[in-house]
Amino acid sequence: MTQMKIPVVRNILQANDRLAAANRKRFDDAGIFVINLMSSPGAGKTSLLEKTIDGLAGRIKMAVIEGDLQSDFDAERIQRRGVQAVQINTEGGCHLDGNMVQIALEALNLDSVELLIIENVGNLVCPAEFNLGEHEKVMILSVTEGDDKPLKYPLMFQLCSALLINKVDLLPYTDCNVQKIRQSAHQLNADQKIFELSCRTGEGLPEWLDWLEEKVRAFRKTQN
Ligand SMILES: Nc1nc2c(ncn2[C@@H]2O[C@H](COP(=O)(O)OP(=O)(O)OP(=O)(O)O)[C@@H](O)[C@H]2O)c(=O)[nH]1
Ligand SMILES: [Mg+2]
Repeated sequence: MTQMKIPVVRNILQANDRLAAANRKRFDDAGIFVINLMSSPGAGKTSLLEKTIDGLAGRIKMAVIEGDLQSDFDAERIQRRGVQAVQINTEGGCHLDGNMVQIALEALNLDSVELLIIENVGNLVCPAEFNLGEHEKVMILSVTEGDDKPLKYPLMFQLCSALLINKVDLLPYTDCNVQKIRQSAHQLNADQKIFELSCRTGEGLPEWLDWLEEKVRAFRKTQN
């Protein structure tokens, strides 16, 4: 029997990496710090963006790229907060890729933007495999999803520099053990920064905003 053509798959990822590298150069040249925000559907990515926009207002100029299979609901939510947003519809695709982001950038005015957050398609698997040109990957896991998720979906946890454990206001109604999430995530990625927060009550948000602001400032210092 002939062997499976694994090199074809590798070529797709290599082609994507070339596009991601071109995006990255563009971000670096423009001095824009970029985050690829990932999670399963409904974990709270857009809610976090709304809170982040409000929290960083007057401190950091932001723009957002939204990725969804269909609809422009999320981009509308962001624009209502007074921040530029462009919506990518993947029409069934389960993740964003470098090419989609390159095209979306044409629709944004990046003048004086310091922070671009790309909300990926809700999915705990595929988005982790495709670089977009971002400086950091960040993920959300909400407590309603269960504390076994790090060990069941390890790649995203391994690749993300920050893990936001969201919806902690719902902890009394779940059997989620946050300590177990912390331990499994640490086992997969000892350097990962972990936040516990609620986009509903605002608990834990100041720590996230401080971390993010520090990241943007540190990046911009390296650019000068
Ligand atoms: N109780 C509670 N609900 C939350 C919290 N954060 C988000 N939600 C709710 O969870 C639902 C999904 O939130 P979104 O922010 O739309 O989630 P998302 O990850 O952007 O979803 P997709 O883009 O569809 O993948 C909404 O009804 C939010 O109001 C939280 O901290 N606590
Ligand atoms: Mg969303």
